[in-house]
Amino acid sequence: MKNLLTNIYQHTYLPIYQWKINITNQAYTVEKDCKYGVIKSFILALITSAFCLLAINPALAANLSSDILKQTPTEISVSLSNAANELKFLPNHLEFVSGKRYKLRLTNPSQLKHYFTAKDFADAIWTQKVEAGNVEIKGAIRELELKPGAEAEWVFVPLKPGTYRLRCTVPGHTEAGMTGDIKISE
Ligand SMILES: [Cu+2]
Repeated sequence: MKNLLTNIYQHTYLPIYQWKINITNQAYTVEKDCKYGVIKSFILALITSAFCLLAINPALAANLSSDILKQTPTEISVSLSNAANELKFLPNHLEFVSGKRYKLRLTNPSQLKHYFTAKDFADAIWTQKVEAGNVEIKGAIRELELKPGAEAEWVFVPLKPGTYRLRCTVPGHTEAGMTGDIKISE
């Protein structure tokens, strides 16, 4: 009985425990690397949080004609807070048209980190890539963390019409009004 419990512990609990340690170490690495540059830390945070990085729906991707990907993207800029550290997205209402190609430029001119979190919206678009610094990330992205001074460009094609919620998930920021909505029309 004791051996059985030991086995269960070693084969079940230990790996979970180690996994937690790994995640913690990874988070620590991210924090540590922040000192070396805003862009680098942004990328690491992105990779850390993007668990479904390669979860592109192949059917959706296949349905996008190469013509769409040749379209010059419409550029839209959103600022996460401002130099006065106001807890808001500027603008806080975004509109896209389904089937068109967009480049969403995100900047954080504040002294605090912020998240661009719009999970239902992220599920309603096809992400071509996210670019920050010299790194290009392909695949499904659901949430972006921008450190102070960071910039990122999200290139995507909206697919599913609807109105989606945008918020910053830093504790207290949503409650303080750092929210918005994103509309995809047909
Ligand atoms: Cu925020």
